[in-house]
Amino acid sequence: DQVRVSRALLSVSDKTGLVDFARALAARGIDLVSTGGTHKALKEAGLPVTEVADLTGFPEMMDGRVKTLHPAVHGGLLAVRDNPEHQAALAAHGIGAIDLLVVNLYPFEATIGAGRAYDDCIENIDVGGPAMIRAAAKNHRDVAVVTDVSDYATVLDALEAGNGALTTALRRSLAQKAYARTAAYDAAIANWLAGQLDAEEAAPAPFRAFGGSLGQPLRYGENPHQTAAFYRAPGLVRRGVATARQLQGKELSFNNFNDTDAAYECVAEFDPARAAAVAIIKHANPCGVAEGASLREAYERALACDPTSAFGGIVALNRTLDAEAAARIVEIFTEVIIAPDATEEAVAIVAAKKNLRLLLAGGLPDPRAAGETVRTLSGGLLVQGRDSAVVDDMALKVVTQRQPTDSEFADMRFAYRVAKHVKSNAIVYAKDGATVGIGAGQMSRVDSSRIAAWKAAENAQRLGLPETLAKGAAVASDAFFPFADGLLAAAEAGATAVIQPGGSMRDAEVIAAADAAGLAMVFTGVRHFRH
Ligand code: 93A
Repeated sequence: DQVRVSRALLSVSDKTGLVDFARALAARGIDLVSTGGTHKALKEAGLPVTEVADLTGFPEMMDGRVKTLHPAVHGGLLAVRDNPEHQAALAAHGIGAIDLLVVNLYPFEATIGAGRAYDDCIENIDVGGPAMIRAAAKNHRDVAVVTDVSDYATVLDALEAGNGALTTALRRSLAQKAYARTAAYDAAIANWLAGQLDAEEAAPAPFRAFGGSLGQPLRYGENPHQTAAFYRAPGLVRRGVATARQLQGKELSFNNFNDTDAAYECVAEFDPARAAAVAIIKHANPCGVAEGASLREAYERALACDPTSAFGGIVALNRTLDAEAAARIVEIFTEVIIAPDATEEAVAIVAAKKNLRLLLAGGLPDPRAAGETVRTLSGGLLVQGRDSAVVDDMALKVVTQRQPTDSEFADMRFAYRVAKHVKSNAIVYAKDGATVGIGAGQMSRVDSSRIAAWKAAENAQRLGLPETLAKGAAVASDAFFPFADGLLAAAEAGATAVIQPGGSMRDAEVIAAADAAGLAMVFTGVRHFRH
């Protein structure tokens, strides 16, 4: 699978490192071909190099708009080496194969960044460069493509190691990088052009290229004065709201998309083989999550955590929606139901509520799967690997004198699973596989602790119970307690077991406070911030 490099085509706008790289290629006996400016630079450095015009038999024309757009170039890049027909075509037309393509594009991004005139920006849209890059990358079985100056050294090292040949692994990773480059280049052009459009020319939804394809224009964004659209991330397939089938109900709104995603990702943490589970979400935060013997029971228990907030919420289920559960869910105003599937009876019950959206995702997403999350900043994108950490995989360390009981352990795991899906600072009380108090999105951990405890007390009062629901509950914190105060608030509220990442400078102080209060505490070593 090694490809020996005999001929290289170099066509670069950014000539950084070019001469040294080309000299090293020539020293390996590799023939060099290049376009006008690149050819001139190599010639001046005294390197043997052929001009592309000599290959094509055409001069570069139209201010360089047409220089490499010719079968002599593209045939050389696209011919499959072990395809006799392709080889015969090369021979018949006197075309030589190209094994290595080195291109960096007209500096379109820099040109628009410098605020240059419209025509100048247009002239800096590279056409031939991306065409060659895409051709070479498609044919990466036989051709290596270099689109980044910083890869010159890697390629030279690889040629040295491979005795003049490059490996499949390297060609493939260079091809991937090449397509990422042309995709980003086209996105820059599309976004710049979007900014140049007059209001009447512009599409109603923001047709900006986020490297995805427009899935659905939305009526408005988080608020009615904001434009919005849903984009499908190409090639990134994860079961959930983006791939689900909508059986009925109004079109999803921007907030519905966001909340439904949060709901389904949360409920997917609960293995359907172990128990039925339901998550109810409001403003992207869980207001109740529970397991049960049936979906109906799980729903009732999730609802009991915060029935007021659940009004107008999103309900996500980890098993096929059945009639019993559907009948109970439709009693309360709900925006969206999402489940892997639904029985015919359940579908008929939901159908009575015209506006209620029912989404069937066909299965649950894997909480452990790799993937990225992306958000925009002013002028940038912030990308990270998704939080694929699952409490079952964590090495839980008991740090207190008292060992947790089995049921405390179960509730701690449950609470930690939920805490992962609560905006920071997150404090979650759970008992017998149901949340009983959730504190979300506070700037201070102790405030989240107080809110969660207050919710648990209020819930008990509403149910006419003599004691707070936090009594005997496990409490999870998405990040370490920086001081003992948050932990003491939980103990005071009645929690008996605590699960948290640990790792504070004051861990010793916090552990001592837990021991003094007779708590059992576990460190996970893994933080679950969610912002
Ligand atoms: O105007 S183009 O789109 N037409 C072409 O046929 C073409 N072929 C290569 N621009 C084209 N290129 C670009 O020219 C390359 O992508 C590279 O950025 C640049 C190198 O030109 P030179 O070698 O003349 O400096």
